[in-house]
Amino acid sequence: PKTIYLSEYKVPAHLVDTVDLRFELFEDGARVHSTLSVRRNPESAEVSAPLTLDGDSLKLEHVALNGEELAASDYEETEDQLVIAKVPAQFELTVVTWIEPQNNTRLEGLYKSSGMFCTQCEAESFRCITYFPDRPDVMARYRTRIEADKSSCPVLLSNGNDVEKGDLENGRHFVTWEDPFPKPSYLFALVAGDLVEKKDTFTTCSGRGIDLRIFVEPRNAAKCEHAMDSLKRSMRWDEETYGREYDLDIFMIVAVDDFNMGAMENKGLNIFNSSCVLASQETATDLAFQQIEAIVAHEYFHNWSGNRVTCRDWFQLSLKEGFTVFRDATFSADVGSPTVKRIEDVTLLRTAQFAEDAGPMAHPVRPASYMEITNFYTLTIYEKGAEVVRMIHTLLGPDLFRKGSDLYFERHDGQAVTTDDFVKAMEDASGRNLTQFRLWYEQAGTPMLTVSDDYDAKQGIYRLTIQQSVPDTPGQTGKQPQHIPFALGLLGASGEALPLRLESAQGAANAPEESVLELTEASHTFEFHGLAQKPVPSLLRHFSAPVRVVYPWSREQLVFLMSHDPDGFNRWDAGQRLAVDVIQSLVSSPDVSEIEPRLVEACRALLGDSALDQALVAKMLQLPSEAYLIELADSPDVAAIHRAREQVLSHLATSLRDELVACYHRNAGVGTYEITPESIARRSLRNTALAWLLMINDDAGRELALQQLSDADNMTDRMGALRALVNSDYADERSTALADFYERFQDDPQVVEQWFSVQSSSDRAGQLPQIQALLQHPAFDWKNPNKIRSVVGVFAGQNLSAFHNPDGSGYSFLADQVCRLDDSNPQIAARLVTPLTRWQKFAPAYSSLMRSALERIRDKPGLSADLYEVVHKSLE
Ligand code: HT7
Ligand code: ZN
Repeated sequence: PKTIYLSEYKVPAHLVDTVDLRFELFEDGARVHSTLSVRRNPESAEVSAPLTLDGDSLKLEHVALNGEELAASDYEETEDQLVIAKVPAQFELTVVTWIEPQNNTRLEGLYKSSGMFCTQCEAESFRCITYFPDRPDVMARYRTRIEADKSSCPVLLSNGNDVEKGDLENGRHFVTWEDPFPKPSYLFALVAGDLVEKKDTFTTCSGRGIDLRIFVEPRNAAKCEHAMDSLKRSMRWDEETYGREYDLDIFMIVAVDDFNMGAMENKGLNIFNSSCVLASQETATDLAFQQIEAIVAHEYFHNWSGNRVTCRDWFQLSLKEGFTVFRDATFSADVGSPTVKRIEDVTLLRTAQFAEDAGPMAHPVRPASYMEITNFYTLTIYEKGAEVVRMIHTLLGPDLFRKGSDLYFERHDGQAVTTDDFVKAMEDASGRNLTQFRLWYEQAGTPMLTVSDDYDAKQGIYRLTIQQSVPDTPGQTGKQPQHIPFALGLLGASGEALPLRLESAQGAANAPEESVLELTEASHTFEFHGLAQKPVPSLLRHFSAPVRVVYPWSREQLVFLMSHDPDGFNRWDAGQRLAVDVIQSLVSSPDVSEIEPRLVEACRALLGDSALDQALVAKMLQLPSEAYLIELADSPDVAAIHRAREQVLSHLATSLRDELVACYHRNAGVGTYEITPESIARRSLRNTALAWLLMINDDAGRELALQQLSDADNMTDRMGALRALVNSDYADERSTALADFYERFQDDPQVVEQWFSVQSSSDRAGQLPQIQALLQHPAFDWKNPNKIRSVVGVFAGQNLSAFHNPDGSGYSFLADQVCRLDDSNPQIAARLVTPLTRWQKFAPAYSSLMRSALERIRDKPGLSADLYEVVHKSLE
């Protein structure tokens, strides 16, 4: 495979103004007639460039220029291009291709899922449908006519508004759609199938009525309400928060079972993975409800951040993804609990994105090169990209940030632009200089902040020194200091917030209790005056920058911050740091007899604290995950980490047994099921208490779990009880519960996915022979990415002690599945291999086996470009 470089970007030699498509859909394939109005790009230096169109797996049937059929000698058809050497300055090109959606297992371009035709064109799969300059800076207006059998495909959808429909011969019919907004080809979409629709309407801020539709298979008709409510909330929020109004007359969502990612923001016709849109109280957990709301919002927000203003090239992917994740995170914070949302986002970032940024595939938020763009839909592009936008928000403040986003949308509406254009709009609107800040887009790696302090009692001065360094990453060394917003507070001995009198603003009457320090140098020292005692620092509040902080916290300070920090995020973080410290010391000295009593007491206090936000309490009672502990360690010994974490957990559960039972009963379900932050917190607390009780094989806990399983009126409680049993040593109860659960929900694919996951993630129920058995289960399907993720992905990503079995069997298993999948769905294969690519991090006993598994994949005949890039980069 070829490497593509940002530095080689050239404007397109030809532009396309309109695209006229006609799809003839049949059981054994589809014929695509495409007519493009093409003109030379006046901005291109290549005045006599041939017309070059991208194509992949197409059978070319016909090419005509201005109505004249071209002879084979007039064009060249290569494996991935159609090149017409001589073309006039402006012309109409017609191309007819034949494709086979029914045999498309890669799920890129036009394919079939449960009998329905659907598309996925981002990033570069429009070329699997027809020949086209398949790059986002070619924006055109599309008109799409779909023809299909009326009984198997009564519903025919594409982007825009429907303008014509009618019947054809042989029981066929057609619908024509017209999208008035110029768009890149990756936003094209088509759906044809036997679907039912949930209807609603939305009146925009300017009084326009918009039809809202969610199309699903008939069996899912009752699972659309939550997504529809989420959509309406998102539409209102984007008007109120960003001044963005919806622009077409109709907004459609379609649910499909086979989908490589979560969802896709095609103009006016979002296509969703069923698991990211369908929900009912009985079948979806609270977490799923929250994720659906966030994903519906995310895709909707793309209508402005991505569709109206799109990316110039794929190096700019974070322009739309980072900004849109920031927008959806703010939305979720506004409609739910802001602290909990921040905790969840930071957990993902610190556990998985930091690991990516320290691994062989580390890349900047704006990468400089890639081989296969689908490998770059990463946590760095999405999550770190969102953190970068968040830091701009922190530096500018909400009003100037809004001014900046208004300017960005106004200046670039209808254009394909760069991350630099985004930053420029923020600079122009605010008057701030973000030159150094741009390094966040260019330099990979997680900056490390080393903080030290001292207190001068005589002068009442507290000095804080912060040193930053950005680690080397593949292809990047000797990095420059970055511009980092560092939010800080200082606490006095009884937990009071102290005024921050920086030397420069000494004597200020109303000194703030929180400040955002701006770090720009390798080392800064800040002096805070007028302090009668040594304060406890509350560092990097709200996680104001995606960095690692090293500071010699004492356990006493952490316990203090856990109960006094006014910043909820830092309270939680102090608890995590304390638990990490306790677990890490057990890893290094396993025979330590006493487990930190202050951790036990802090958890006891939390279990009894009904005044504190219960959602925060629920989060604070979750121990750091094994994945996070592994991420923090050098040469982690996975088995030792697993053992130490379990030891702490069972010590906590044993010491707090009565409090857990009380907490369980206090939070027992009352009244009707609601998706509110309060009731979600209650269910979460109750299920945490249950999990802890079963962890120590407590018989009362066992009874509670069995009772909860039989009484549950919602999936959160049912799954909470099932998970607790599956992770316990009650083997009989576990197998009965699993069998009953399957029996009840076997016809619902989304629930069966959860059933697979609960087993694959469990160190009790998910040892390798059981995982192998799940792959043989009749409900498992190698063509369905969700099923593959819920067994293979969950095993390798969440069942870490089994995956890292010292005999190497977990690695070998993953290598087998990745090789098998590479032939049918290389995109998913390349994602699944990720855990093996981190081999260099692990202790030698693990890393050599991981490397061998990777080498075996590397040597597979016919390795895809997707897998080639990931495997070769990680073995370099
Ligand atoms: N923008 C969408 C990305 C996406 C995608 C990319 C590659 C291959 C398949 C895909 N399905 C969806 C999703 C989003 O971020 O909103
Ligand atoms: Zn997105």
